[in-house]
Amino acid sequence: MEKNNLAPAPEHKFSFGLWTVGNRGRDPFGDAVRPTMSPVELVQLLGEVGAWGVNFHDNDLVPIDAAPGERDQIVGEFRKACEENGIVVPMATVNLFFDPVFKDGAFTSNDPDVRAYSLQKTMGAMDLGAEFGAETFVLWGGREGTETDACRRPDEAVKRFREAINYLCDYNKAQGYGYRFALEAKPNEPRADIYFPTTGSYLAFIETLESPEMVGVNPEVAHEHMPGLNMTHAVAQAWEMGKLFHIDLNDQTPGRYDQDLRFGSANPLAAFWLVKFLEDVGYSGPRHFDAHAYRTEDYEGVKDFAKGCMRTYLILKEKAERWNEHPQIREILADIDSKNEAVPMMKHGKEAAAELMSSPFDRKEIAARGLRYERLDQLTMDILLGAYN
Ligand code: GLT
Ligand code: MN
Ligand code: MN
Repeated sequence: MEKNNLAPAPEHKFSFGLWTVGNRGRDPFGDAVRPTMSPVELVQLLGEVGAWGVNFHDNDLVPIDAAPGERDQIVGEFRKACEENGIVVPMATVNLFFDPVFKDGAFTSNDPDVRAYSLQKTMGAMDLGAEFGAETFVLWGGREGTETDACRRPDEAVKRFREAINYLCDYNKAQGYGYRFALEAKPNEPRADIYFPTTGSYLAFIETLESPEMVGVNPEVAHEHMPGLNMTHAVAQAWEMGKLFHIDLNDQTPGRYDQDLRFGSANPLAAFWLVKFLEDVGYSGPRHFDAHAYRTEDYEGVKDFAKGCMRTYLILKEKAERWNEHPQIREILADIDSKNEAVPMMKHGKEAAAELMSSPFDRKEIAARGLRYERLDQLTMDILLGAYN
């Protein structure tokens, strides 16, 4: 029997990029397998599957060489489609990777004309997103990297990137857009090595900006899993710093090309911990699925893919609630907590340090204590695999 709480609703804030459901299955070895769908048709598809939001790069909506009149017509039609399908635009972004002009990067390119053009293009994309009320502006620097480090010193790239973000923050202020920028890291692909390869790199960089409060991160599951990192840990660090401005949900097997698989389809256990974290801490931003359907699919399959992303999220959300209520899990967690309470808060100062220095610790007895994590993990597996209902 279908459970009602597995149906997507606006309060879940499920969003998709035009480039995700509109992905035509092209890869470096094979051509498109699905026909092009217009932005209006894609919004209709999103309305049909029950999504809440749609995101776009400037050129997902308006072709790079569109004339001003054409732009206005496209914007008008798209706005109408969003209204008719009850779809909002929570996030916008800019494509600084597809056009050949970005072959050596955008904000970090050695060519000052490319750097200036990249700023101009980004400002245009910000104007476009603002017309639709987007609150978050994602920046993924896919081409900001190298094949050979002979071309520039990497610290120069960092400086150029900082200059660009400071400039865009000023533009944001001057225009009164109120955007929050979300920087998205990826270690490699399409460049051999991309600067700021992890979410952690961006978190450190943000503190060096002129307006750090305006800038956060957009971690993506696939981009953390590619080098074998733990997405939930990256997300948790960003959250703890007040920097989780957006999130890209999908899936990925470590060590492979950027697969952008349906959320939870490669590593449901990792997806479970991620959903549990987002729900436990009360993350209230969009749940953006930055993924695409297998190349084997037609547009019915694309709908299956989109529904699957949302359904898996809701299944895992429900499992997380069960986990939090599970009597044996609660008992083990209470035990861990009670031990914490027994330890006096670490005090600073000379006297406190002297007291700590003279405290007796029975190292061997402490090391011999069993922690019951095997049990905790198996209880988790019972819930995930459906042995506990
Ligand atoms: C591209 C990339 C994604 C980014 C998008 C935003 S574009 O599809 O692979 O991870 O989030 O620029
Ligand atoms: Mn992404
Ligand atoms: Mn990706």
